[in-house]
Amino acid sequence: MFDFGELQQAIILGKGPLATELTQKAINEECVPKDILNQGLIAGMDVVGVKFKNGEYYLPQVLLAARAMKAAVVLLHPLIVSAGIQPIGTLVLGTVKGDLHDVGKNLVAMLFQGAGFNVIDLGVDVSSEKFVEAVRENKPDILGMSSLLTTSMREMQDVIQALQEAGLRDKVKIMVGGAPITQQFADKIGADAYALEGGTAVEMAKAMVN
Ligand code: B12
Repeated sequence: MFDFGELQQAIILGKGPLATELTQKAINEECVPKDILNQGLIAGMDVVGVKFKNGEYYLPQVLLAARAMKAAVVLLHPLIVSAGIQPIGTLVLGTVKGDLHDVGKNLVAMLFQGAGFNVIDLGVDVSSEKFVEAVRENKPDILGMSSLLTTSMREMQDVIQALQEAGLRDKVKIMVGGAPITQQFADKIGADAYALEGGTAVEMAKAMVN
């Protein structure tokens, strides 16, 4: 039986090589990729978040954990993203302006790709102009915005406003997410959907494009 606790510890301690080694071991032992992600990597990162909040961890430790997670996710990517499927829809995705967090956004991108969506990832610190431009150019079914900071989450409202001004608001469904985002906030800013995590987001998106 694969020990998910060990993998969590590798993330918590920011041990990149160990995290990738254990992820490979879990893959070899035929663990379900989703379990490796949720019970190993994300569970470890949750502990890092708590330690950071409590002042037990400082930024360098958090950064090491995030790097370890990214390296391990690379191994899961091909298993979660099945190749050669006709896209069921297009998602334009980005982390809003002022925010550099991308671990969650990248997971969301990967899960959407895995579900057969064409994903256009705009990266981090994305301005409202850039979001509007990408919607105009790519005509996506869904625009996804990620924010991990209470200071950057209000950017989402600016993007929705900018889309309205550009006459594009009714051409795209807007989905928001990230640790500080709530259903209430999503309703307040006029987003179409909010999801707590990537898996639910994919299910909601599938229903939206059908
Ligand atoms: C890793 C991390 C960092 C790393 C980021 C590395 C990277 N490349 O992403 C580094 C060290 C760079 C960092 C920097 C900072 N951070 Co930081 N960071 C975190 C930490 C510990 C984990 C975030 C993470 O990766 N989680 C794991 C992923 C898988 O979860 P997730 O991002 O939430 O994503 C999931 C869902 O939210 C959802 N989701 C996410 N996006 C989207 C989008 C859509 C459309 C949908 C549907 C769903 C969805 O699905 C994902 C998968 O299921 C959090 C703590 C926490 N608990 O969130 C703090 C945290 C977010 N950081 C915080 C802070 C304060 C900062 C700094 C300001 C610190 C500083 N003083 O400089 C800087 C800001 C830099 C900037 N301008 O962005 C605070 C924010 C507080 C607040 N209320 O605003 C937090 C909450 C820590 C804390 N408790 O104080 N950080």
